[in-house]
Amino acid sequence: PLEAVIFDVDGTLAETEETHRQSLNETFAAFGLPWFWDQATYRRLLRVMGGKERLRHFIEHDRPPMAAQALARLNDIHAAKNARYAAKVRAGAVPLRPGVARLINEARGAGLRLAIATTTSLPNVEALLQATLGVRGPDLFDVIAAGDLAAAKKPAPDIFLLALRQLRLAAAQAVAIEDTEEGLASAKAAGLATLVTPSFYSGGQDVSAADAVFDSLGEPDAPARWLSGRGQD
Ligand code: XBP
Repeated sequence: PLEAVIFDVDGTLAETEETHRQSLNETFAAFGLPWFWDQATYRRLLRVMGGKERLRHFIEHDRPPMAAQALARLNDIHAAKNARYAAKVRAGAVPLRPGVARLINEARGAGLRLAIATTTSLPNVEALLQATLGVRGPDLFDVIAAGDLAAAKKPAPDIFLLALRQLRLAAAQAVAIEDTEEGLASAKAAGLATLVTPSFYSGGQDVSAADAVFDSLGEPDAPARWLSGRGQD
């Protein structure tokens, strides 16, 4: 039977990526880097999962001005971006997507455990959960598998496998909720049935491998019905 729901964070729980992008552009300016990631650039770069990995890809493949200096300061740039991002999130810049809070409550009410499997850094996840679900928001989740805990980022299955291990569950006992093709591939490679709800930046990606696709978790009762249906498998 179904025992747990494993959520992705960025794009799934909340439309966080515009705030990441703004924080990045502010950080580039603060570091004196003549770079600006517009939405089209960010959409392309988002296919590389992980903030540090994405920056490295940009520096190595796009070869922007001052690439060499930036590569040496990659960790500092990423940390500064995350500090700006977390401050914005703590100030309430990013609400949960429609239906997320209700699904969390309904799943817990139905006795399911909740977990997170994300490429993003742990402090970013905690800031989002506290700002949107209250100071004890992170406690709603039994397991938070985040960031560099898994060496290989999505689309590798590692972060979902880590979440399953920490939940002490087999893949058949849990489901994943994702928004991107890479996240879907990661969850499926871990053996998880996966619901996909495309986000602002992931719209148009091929998510045909999903077990279900909903425009929004707020669609009348659909995600909750899908979850309770799986519980009867
Ligand atoms: C999304 C990501 C992250 C965020 C930025 O992860 O790839 O890199 O864009 O966060 P997910 P960091 O969909 O798995 O939540 O800069 O902290 O990586």
